[in-house]
Formats: sequence, C-alpha cells, structure tokens
Amino acid sequence: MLRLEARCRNAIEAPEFIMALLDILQYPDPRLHKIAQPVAKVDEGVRAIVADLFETMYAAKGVGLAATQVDIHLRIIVVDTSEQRDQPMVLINPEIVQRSAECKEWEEGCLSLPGIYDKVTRPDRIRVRALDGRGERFEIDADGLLSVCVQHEMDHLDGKVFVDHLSALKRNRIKVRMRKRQREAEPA
Ligand code: K1U
Ligand code: ZN
Repeated sequence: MLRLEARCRNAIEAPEFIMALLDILQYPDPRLHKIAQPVAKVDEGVRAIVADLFETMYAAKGVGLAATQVDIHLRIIVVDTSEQRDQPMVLINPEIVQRSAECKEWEEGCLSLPGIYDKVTRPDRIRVRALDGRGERFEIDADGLLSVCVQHEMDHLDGKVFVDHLSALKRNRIKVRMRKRQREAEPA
C-alpha cells in the first residue's frame, strides 16, 4: 500500500515502464528508525522497488540508498560507488559475514541529512552476503568507499542513521539545525 502511494505521487509514464522518483525522508523523521523486514521472495514487486531506488539514488547524486530512506521497510539497499556511475549493485537481505579487525575513519554524508558530514569509524574491510535482483545468493569483499557505503546503508535497515555514531551533543546540534531548516522550508 505504501509503495503504491509512493509510486503514484511522482510517477513518470514511459512507453514500456513506469519510473518513480521517491521522496527521501529527512532526519529527524522517526520513520528513519524503523527496523526493515527481510524480503521473503524476490519477485516483480521487489524488482520495481529496486528500479525506483536506483532512479531516486542517481537523481539525488548519492552513492547509495536504503529502502528505509524512502519509507519502504524492507531489507533492500542499492549502491554505485563507481566514478562513471555505471556499476549499480543491489543487495537484498544483506548480511556481513566477515569484518576486518582494522577500522578506518571516513567522512560520511547522507541523503537524509543533506549538507551534513562527519567522521565515523567502521571496520575497514567487510565480506557481505546478499541476494541479487534475481534472488540469487552472492558474496562480495568490499573496502574503501564501497565498504563504508554498504555499512552505512545496512545501518539504515536497522533504523540507524550515521549521526547515531556521533556524540549526543553533536547529534542534538544536528537535530536542531535540521528542524530549523525544515521550518524555514515550510510555506508561510
Ligand atoms: O543517504 C545515503 O545513505 C547515501 C549516502 C551514502 C554514503 C556516502 C558516503 C559515505 C557513506 C555513505 C550518500 O550518497 S551521501 C552523498 C554523496 O553523494 C557522496 C558522499 C561521498 C562520496 C560520494 C558521494
Ligand atoms: Zn544515509
């Protein structure tokens, strides 16, 4: 039902298919803290969600997007960390099966907190197991931006935003800034 509402809001009719740019929830929206449910079957409905996630991620110039961020609470993430923006990857029901003991600090951003960046420390390298868009299981070893991005998106599925890794003081300052920005954007 949620998905149908989202598709109808911004749907663009094309000859063979319908693409939809979905609205990205903005922090501190409480829906960003919902826990996403596993996908039971990778079917046409799930593939339609995946197509819309890519559409929305590329339009927003992000390197990743989690279904949670568009108010769809299923364990689906999309990423493309390539320079040419031509290596889309979908991970359904992703699980980290191995993480390096070595950690790395990285400056993170988030489409749910535009213009806000801060350093987060995470395991440097990970091995992730997931289903692809055909429902086939696969594993990838990730490092660098891909590793950071997959961990950041998987946090979203668990209702966690990158600012939840920061101190309460920093997080509250960011919350105040975001609320002020949202009030100013409201029509008078
Ligand atoms: O909102 C999101 O979850 C997407 C987010 C992914 C991410 C980027 C960088 C570190 C961790 C997670 C973004 O795409 S933020 C904006 C962005 O376009 C970007 C940031 C860093 C490098 C390249 C692009
Ligand atoms: Zn994010």
